[in-house]
Amino acid sequence: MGERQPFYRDTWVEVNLDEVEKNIHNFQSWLPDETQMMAVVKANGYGHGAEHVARVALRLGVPYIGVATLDEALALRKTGVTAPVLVLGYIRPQDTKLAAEYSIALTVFQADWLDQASKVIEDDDLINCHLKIDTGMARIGIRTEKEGHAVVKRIRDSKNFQLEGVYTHFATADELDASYADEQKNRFDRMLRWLKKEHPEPIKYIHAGNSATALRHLDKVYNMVRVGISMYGLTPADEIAEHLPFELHEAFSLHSRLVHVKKLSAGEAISYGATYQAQKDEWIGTVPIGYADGWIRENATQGEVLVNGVRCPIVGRICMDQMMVLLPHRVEVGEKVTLIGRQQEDMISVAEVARRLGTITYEIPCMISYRVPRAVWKGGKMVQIDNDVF
Ligand code: PMH
Repeated sequence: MGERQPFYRDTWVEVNLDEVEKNIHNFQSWLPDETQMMAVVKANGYGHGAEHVARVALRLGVPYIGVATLDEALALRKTGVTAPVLVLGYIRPQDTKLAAEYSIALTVFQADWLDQASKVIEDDDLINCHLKIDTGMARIGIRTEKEGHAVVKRIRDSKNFQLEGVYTHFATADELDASYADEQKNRFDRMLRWLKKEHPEPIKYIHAGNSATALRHLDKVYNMVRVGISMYGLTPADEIAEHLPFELHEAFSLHSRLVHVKKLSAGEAISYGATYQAQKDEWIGTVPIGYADGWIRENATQGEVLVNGVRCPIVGRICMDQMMVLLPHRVEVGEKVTLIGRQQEDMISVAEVARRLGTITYEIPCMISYRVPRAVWKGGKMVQIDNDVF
């Protein structure tokens, strides 16, 4: 950290690591003593910056980092993160040598994959494997003891693979009705009993769930839980927002500035398609953000931004790089516009934007593109700017 890349546009994301820190602290106090967190920073930390979030988590004693792909794991290594990193998805068997070289732990669930991976690794490579058990998500993982036997036998017979973890993933932990998750837990427990016979040596990490599991199902967390969305201060689903054990602190906000302000007369139209016409004399501000920034056109439907703490509707179609808002009165060029986050007494939360777009909180920070620079805040000050454009 400490690098400040410049940016020359009036639109930026702020990532507040102090909020991430509060959330991790709260999880650590909430979880049973024997349950540790894995910090899930896939998709570049859900759009917040994987390295920054991983470093906060590691500083607070989180022992493991989770990512989706080998590329994401290698990106963390490139920034100097030496802590254990698990790839939660599939990697190609031919890339296992690279994973071994960089001490990346892998998710395993196919016997054929282990046969192929064995061919590309060298004698002294040792790969930490986490066996994935599919208990009802039907995404990846072994589903039967027979499949499991073929995988575990290969791990036990090889001196290059060791079983460091076993895990599953709940499909409905973010719903109020726990019955499907209970069923998945029963299947997982059955498979753990089978695994004890198949692999009597102790397995260091047993992990089963996500943020919603950590927040709502302490009966299902074993000795590790993989926390993503709520580490960033976002609720996994509206349905459980009122049923969380502690307050979540949003780390992500999105801002811009008015670059042009003018008065339109009744009947004058705005933007592509001329779909919005001024009803009377109206003050219109131009905001330099558009769908190429991930601020998709659907945001114009019932969408609002904050200017001087006042909600202003988005009017007309959102363009690739710009959009217009209806101001309550004349406002100076350069005034701050908050699209996500707080201004004075009001706040547009990620959940509000997600509801507007008919989607989940996860998609919002992930969809704001890297054309938008990220200003990273820590200890109450801006410490770094990440700009991937140049
Ligand atoms: N573990 C696995 C295997 C995951 O896929 C995810 C998130 C997490 C943990 C963290 O979940 P959380 O962010 O709800 O805490 N995976 C996804 C996904 O594939 N789509 O949305 C979230």
